[in-house]
Amino acid sequence: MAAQLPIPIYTTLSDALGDVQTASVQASRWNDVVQEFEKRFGKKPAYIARAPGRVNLIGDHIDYVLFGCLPAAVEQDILMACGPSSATSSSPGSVAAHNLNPKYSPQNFTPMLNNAPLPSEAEQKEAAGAVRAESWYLDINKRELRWESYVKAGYYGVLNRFFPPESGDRPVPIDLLVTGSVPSGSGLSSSAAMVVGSTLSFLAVNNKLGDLTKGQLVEMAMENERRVGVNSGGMDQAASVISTPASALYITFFPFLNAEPILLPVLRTTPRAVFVGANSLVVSDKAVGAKTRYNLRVVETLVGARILARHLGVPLQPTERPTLREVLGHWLGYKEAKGTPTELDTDKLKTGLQKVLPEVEKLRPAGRGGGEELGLTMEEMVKESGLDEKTFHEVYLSWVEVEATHFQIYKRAKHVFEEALRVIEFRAACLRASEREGALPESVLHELGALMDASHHSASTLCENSCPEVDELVRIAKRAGAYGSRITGAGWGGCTVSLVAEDKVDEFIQRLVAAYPAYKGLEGEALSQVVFATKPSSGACVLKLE
Ligand code: NG1
Ligand code: MG
Repeated sequence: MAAQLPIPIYTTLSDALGDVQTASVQASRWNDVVQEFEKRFGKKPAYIARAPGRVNLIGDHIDYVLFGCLPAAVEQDILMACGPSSATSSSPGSVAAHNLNPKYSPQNFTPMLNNAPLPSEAEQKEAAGAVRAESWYLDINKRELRWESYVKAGYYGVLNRFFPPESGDRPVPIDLLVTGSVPSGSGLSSSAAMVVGSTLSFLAVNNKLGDLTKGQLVEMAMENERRVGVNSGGMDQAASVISTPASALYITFFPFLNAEPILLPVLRTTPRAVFVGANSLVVSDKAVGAKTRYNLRVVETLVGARILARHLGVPLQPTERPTLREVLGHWLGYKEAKGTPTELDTDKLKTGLQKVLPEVEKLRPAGRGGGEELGLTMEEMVKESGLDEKTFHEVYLSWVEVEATHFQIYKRAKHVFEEALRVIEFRAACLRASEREGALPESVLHELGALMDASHHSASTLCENSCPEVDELVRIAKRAGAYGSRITGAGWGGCTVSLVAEDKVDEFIQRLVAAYPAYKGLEGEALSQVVFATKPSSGACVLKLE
């Protein structure tokens, strides 16, 4: 069980680099960050934490609904060099966080125990939206995306889990230097890499790595990342932590977190193929747009689950807030409960999804001129839920900020179930290929590609998390010969992922450059930053320096 393994702690750079293909480039980054750390803080770092970004091959906007998805870690990663601070006057747990990228200015911050004097009203206003419930407090600005917020988010969980105030145990002051090769706001999940990297750094320097399993780190990192203001699922953190080389990871979240490495057949086909990431260069600012985009999807799918439950005759308490995945399980009479280790057979889930899809048609907004395009107004949605207005607000809106005039219950639910089905089919195609001997036919690539294309179509029309530029990039990729191409990650910009024959990658990239306006004139290093073949690589680790 991949999730039950301990976090790898290496003592040599070559072990930490492992299989990484571009080892020479990678090795120089590790050395640079050590040297620069020494320059800035006057001593060698004690550890380097590495956390990779990820590309999701298929299955977006379904992890928070608790359906499985299929990402793979990429080589691009975040490195955090860290060590106990040598500054003499540092208070417990204070942090000096620097970033090699001069765009991100150095930040100093100190966590406060909640019985310490509260910040002034002005300071609280400044830190609008800060989390302030547990023993330790750090002001995380949710209104504005700031690089150090991810460092703080990783720290939060470590503080509140490992430093209970009554223990008298206090965190050590820390120096930290970050360098990253995962482009931010691009769908490769630099955010999860940052949070995993910082969670690991604070654990390591405080000697709390112990025998933490990968699954436990994923759970901490998920919780930590939510503090930045996005109610995300756990795909990114799981991919960043648990991935293994040459495989994608089939990650399921219900009834418990499970991760199964799925060997990708693309290097055994004739022709061989690779997954190529292409950044649309439309940056999606998730923290700012969350209430009309990501968090709105979370709420729409949750309300959809309640409305569907009513149609299916699944009884729910007024205060329950199950996901579509849970309602499906209940309807089909699966014996599964959170925390009970009953793994649901994927074939059974597939049949269940096929069975529920016609039922989803009952969610179509009825009898209005605009048809399903219009969605439901708040009033209509409350009515459909069967709850009174007050309860509805408490259960579905009190914990999250969303903003919409119409809620797309039908489209979102249809996207979720169909996308969940496509993930299962993609996984099955990979497993079938693994069972065959010898070279595999090109039809395997066509099969995977068709699922990716259908996934993108659904993102564009049902989940509505694409944008004109990304749609254009996907069309260009198809014309340039991709077997399949789709938006990856949260969307509203960011990256696409395309399946391309290995010997045609250069030609493919040149065709994107020629046709995608934002790539005009790009070449060399600048071009390889935005379009790159991805190599499924290994998950997070810690390098312990002498
Ligand atoms: P991105 O924004 O690509 O890192 C987000 C969520 C995922 C998942 C995808 C959509 C975060 C940290 N991650 O990924 O959990 O829901 O969108 O599939 O918000
Ligand atoms: Mg992210």
